[in-house]
Amino acid sequence: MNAVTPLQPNFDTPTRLEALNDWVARTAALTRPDRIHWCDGSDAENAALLARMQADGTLLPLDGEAYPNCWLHRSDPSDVARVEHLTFVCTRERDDAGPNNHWMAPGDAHAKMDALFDGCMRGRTMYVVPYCMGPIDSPLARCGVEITDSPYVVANMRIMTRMGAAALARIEREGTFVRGLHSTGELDPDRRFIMHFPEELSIQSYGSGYGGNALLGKKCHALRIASWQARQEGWLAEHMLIVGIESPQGETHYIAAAFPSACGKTNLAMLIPPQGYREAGWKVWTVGDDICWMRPGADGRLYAINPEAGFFGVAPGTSAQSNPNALASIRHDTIFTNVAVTADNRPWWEGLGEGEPATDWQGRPYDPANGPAAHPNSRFTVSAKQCPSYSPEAENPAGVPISAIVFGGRRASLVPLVFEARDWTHGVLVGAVMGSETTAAATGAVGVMRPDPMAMKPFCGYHYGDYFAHWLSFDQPGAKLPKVFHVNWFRKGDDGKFLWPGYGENMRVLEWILARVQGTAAATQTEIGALPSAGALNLDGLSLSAEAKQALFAIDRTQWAEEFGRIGEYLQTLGDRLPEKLEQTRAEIARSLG
Ligand code: OXD
Ligand code: MN
Repeated sequence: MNAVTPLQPNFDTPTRLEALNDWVARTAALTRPDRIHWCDGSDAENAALLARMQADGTLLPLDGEAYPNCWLHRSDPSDVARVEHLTFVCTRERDDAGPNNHWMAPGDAHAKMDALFDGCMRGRTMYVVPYCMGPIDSPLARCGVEITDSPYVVANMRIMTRMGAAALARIEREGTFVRGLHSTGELDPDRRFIMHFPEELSIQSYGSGYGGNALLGKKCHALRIASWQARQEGWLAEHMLIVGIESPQGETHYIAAAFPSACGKTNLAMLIPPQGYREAGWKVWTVGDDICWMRPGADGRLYAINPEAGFFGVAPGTSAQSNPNALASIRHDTIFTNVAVTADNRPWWEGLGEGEPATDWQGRPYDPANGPAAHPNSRFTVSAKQCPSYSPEAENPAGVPISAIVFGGRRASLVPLVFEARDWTHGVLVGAVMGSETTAAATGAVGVMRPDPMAMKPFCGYHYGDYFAHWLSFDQPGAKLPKVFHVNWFRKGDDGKFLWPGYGENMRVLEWILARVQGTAAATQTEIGALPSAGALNLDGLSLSAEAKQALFAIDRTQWAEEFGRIGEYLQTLGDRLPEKLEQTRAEIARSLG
């Protein structure tokens, strides 16, 4: 057991940046903490924090032999996921937030939040957490400061971002930063709000300690605020993994792929190719598993960074079959949240494929009558550097060039395994009309189909119509834009089983995608896009039924015509900010489907 080293109280102002000192002083005057601690991100600071959390039960140590330096955190059972219904974008003009966001007038939101924050840190330490989203010396990176009263948030931010002294130095140099204020408050769902003020580059989050609501660098900054900034500055902030595929010839192409939450982004980012591919010399490199910031480079290509430094991955379903790289990553220095534990104090979740749960995520003796042992949205937080497939290029300040953009949802029917968009405009439409079933990553019903354009429904910080227009604006003379594809790993047969084996076998689809990028694979044009011609996508060695082979590549024109009707209705809900070009493209395809 570590000795409990108190954090050095440091009331002194360790920055010469007046704007930051003023904000910290004003926040302290409002929230009234007992202590203020400026985080430097050092090992000593982290060790002291972990020891304090162990002492007060916030973190429980796991089996130190099998899982050295690994911890279990059990959150309040009412605080286990993102709360989309309590998440607001507070722009001066209501319309700027769009129908895709909950909106509150900035004045009203500030009044509400000031009342909640008033005195809320009495008896607590206020941590000032400077962080950088992206490699510390990257021109594509952006910085922020999160003020929080949660040491669990500090420990997670240290893994998920470049946090501490180096970030503070960059903030001082640049003079600008996103301001995020967070308090766990009383963890009362009736006093819980996640507010975004894009025009002020600020975030206020109260009443939750859950990752997506409380680690403000992630969804709040790197997607909602960053998407707003990106539109103003000519770049894109997306809910996308970034993966590098190295061919046997030693050439690496990077793919950015958008999937809704809990739809396998982490698995795809860490994919291990099937044996035959490995033997032939294919390799897969993980750059990021959740967020991608990209902007045009001097050569006209899009260059991307992963703004995060760690993975906040969904535990259930992670196994030696689905994601061996993730399993290897989380064997040390990992924080597990809301997983179950075995009798020998190891983390456990449904789909792990080994061991038995003894204690469930709420700390009760496991009883199947109480539901799953691990919460369906239980998570691991781990440094990306621990991932065996982590790409050295992920630290490249210039980013990696993107050859293909892939959109994908969880669709049990209709949508084929893969198709390619005709051009950029069609690609934007393909992303804009994505639909997917809801998952446990957010509170509310699971498995409900909803429109989730570009997997950004919960994260786009402004009006979707303006967002699509922004995407279209990248189609400039001289631009060398990635090709755009759509995939669906989740199609089911009449027996309700998945038709496609998924996981490592998705490599076959990626191979076809990259061959299309290089102009070496055959495709057959259809109304909805180009599908692999017979034999062009390698199915060798897969035991797919004839029904599966047919269904995975089938286009039912009648059902697609209906789908394009529904798509039209959805796009109309975006009103007059919907770019005309997008509706025209939709209407042309709808007409061609008859
Ligand atoms: C996540 C999410 O945590 O999308 O990445 O909810
Ligand atoms: Mn996500």
